[in-house]
Amino acid sequence: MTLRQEGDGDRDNDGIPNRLDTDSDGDGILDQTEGVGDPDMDGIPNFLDLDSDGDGVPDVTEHRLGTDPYDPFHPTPMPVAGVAGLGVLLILVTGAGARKICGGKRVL
Ligand SMILES: [Ca+2]
Ligand SMILES: [Ca+2]
Ligand SMILES: [Ca+2]
Ligand SMILES: [Ca+2]
Repeated sequence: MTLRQEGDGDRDNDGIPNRLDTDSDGDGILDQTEGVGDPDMDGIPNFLDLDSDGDGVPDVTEHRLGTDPYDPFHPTPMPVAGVAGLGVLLILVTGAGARKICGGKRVL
């Protein structure tokens, strides 16, 4: 990536122009790692794009979840799956004697 490509803009408004900023979009992932690709073809290169693959999940979240933030064909499991999983867990817990878990109080 060249300085010319990074330009004088300040995407994250931290007072450091993109060409001097090691993390131009301020998402915690270095410009060098993000690169200038544009997998979601929105005209914003990855190092300035907070959601590089355009799947609705921010790069930093994908980074944390271990999915590929630059691959639109590698969708991130949405929190809905986690909520559904929690629901199943609650059903299992309540079905297996919630009274014990709640210290003997009647909850059902
Ligand atoms: Ca900046
Ligand atoms: Ca970044
Ligand atoms: Ca983009
Ligand atoms: Ca994404």
